[in-house]
This record gives sequence, C-alpha cells and structure tokens, in this order.
Amino acid sequence: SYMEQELRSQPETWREAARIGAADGPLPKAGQRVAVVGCGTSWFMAQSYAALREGAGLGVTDPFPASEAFLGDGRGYDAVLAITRSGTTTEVLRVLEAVKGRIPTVTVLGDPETPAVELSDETVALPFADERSVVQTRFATTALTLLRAHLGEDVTRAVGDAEEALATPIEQEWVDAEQFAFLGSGWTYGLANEAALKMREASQSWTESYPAMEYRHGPISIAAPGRVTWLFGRAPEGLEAEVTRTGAHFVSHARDPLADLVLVQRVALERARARGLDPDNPRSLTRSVML
Ligand code: F1P
Repeated sequence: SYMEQELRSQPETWREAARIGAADGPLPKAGQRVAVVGCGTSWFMAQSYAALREGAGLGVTDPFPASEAFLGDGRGYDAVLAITRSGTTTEVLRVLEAVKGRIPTVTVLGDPETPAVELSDETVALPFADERSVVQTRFATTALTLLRAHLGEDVTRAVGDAEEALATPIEQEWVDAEQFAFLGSGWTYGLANEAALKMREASQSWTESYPAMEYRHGPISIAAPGRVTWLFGRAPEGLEAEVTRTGAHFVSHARDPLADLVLVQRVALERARARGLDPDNPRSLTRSVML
C-alpha cells in the first residue's frame, strides 16, 4: 500500500527536513507571538509544535484548528504559521485569506503548486514528503521534524529511533485490542491525538486521547483487560500502576515520542489488514477536505 511505503520512508524524509529546518528561513523568529493553524493531522502537529516552541522559551505559540481560528483582526499575533499537506484545505485557505495584509503568514506544505501558496507571504515546501495516501503519515511527521530542527533541536536520535520503530515487532495484543487510549503531555499530547486519529482513519478502531494526567479524572473508567493505554514520553509518577490495576495493557516506550508515533502508524496498518480494510481507501475520507 501507499501508506506502508510512505511510512517506511520517514527516516529519510526526516533527515532531509532536519537539514532544511536548521537553515535560516521564513519560519517564525524568536520572540514572535505565533498562531499555528491546521486541520486534522496538521492541527495535531500544530499542537506539538506550539508546546515545543513555548517550552524552548521562543515566544507565545497558540495552536488552533483552522475552522476555529478567528484571527481576522490580528489578535495581537506577529505571525501565522499554517500547516497543510495538500495546500487546498478550505478552512486553512480561509484563515490565510482573512489575515492577508494584517499578519505575516508562512505555510508549511507538501504540494508547492496549490492555492495556499498564492495566499501565503512565505512558504516552506516539503515535496519530498508529500503523499499519495489519504491517511497522512510522513508529511505530518516530516513537517514536525522540520519545525523541531528549526527550534534548535538535534533530531539525530529521533531519526535513529524511527529506524528502530520500523524494525520493532508488532505485538498481537495491539492488533487484537478492543480499544486504545493514547496519552501525552506537553508536546506529546499532539502526538497522542494524532495516534488516535491514525487508528480511526486507517483501521476504524475505537480510540481516544487525553493529556496524560487528565486520564485519571474519568476516562480511566474505560480501561479494562483487552484494551490498551499507550503513553507517549515519560510516565508521570503513579500512572502506570493505576492503569495496570484496571487490567488494561500499559504501553510506554523509551524511544523518541515522534518515533513512537511511527510504531502506532504501523499498528494502524496491521489492524486495517487484520480487519480486511484497505488503508489507502479509508471509509468516508478524502485526501483533502474542500467545501
Ligand atoms: C488535513 C486533513 C488530513 C486528514 C484528512 C483530511 O489535510 O484533515 O489530516 O487525514 O484526509 O485532511 P491538509 O490540510 O494537511 O492537506
């Protein structure tokens, strides 16, 4: 499948993106107040980037689903960063239109010959990470790798961990599980949201996602034997024991969290196959949502 080919190429596309991200370019400068917009997967990457940028002390960074970003009057932002693989998503184009001439915009996109280019002041194109799949895998992670490198992060370990995640065996328990709860904190919360979306899109699985410690405030009542609670990043104290008591399978890996998302993409693919679904033709989805 396209999805499999594309997700397997992630170490290479991440390496290329790291090179571009580390160079000086049109991406937000330190100190700027930035609104980051996207839809679906691209919104979740916006969430992760925002937490990383604020964590690095580089300036206020607010992520919005493009449909809920009402930035027409500027709202005090110095820049708008849009993330869109297709460059055609209606809500993203509407934001770019609304802020044109008021706030400088930069768009990270896969296809450089799309309407988003006309509407953006600046663009960073990642055509080598563009995809034929409906279900995004490598564009999203490659865009986030670009942004991590731009924040000054050394992503060498992440690339190595992605290679390792591609070679890791998929546990049968993950293929058979009835339900998944993905958890994350800080920048890994966006990854948890994306993992849950990937499993829904590719394999029609029942998945949820929460900020790690919020899970204890209600959603843990769903945890049970035959279900999986998968945490991205380091486990907050006591969480593993609390989940394990429910009988749910608790998963938390030491690898770079973005590389752990690669493993979830593979689980989604495996579950699609086990259910006789074609991950390249997901139910009710199109490659880009346009009104
Ligand atoms: C965003 C997106 C995808 C999703 C679906 C519809 O597209 O929401 O994340 O998987 O296929 O479109 P884009 O703006 O990044 O092209």
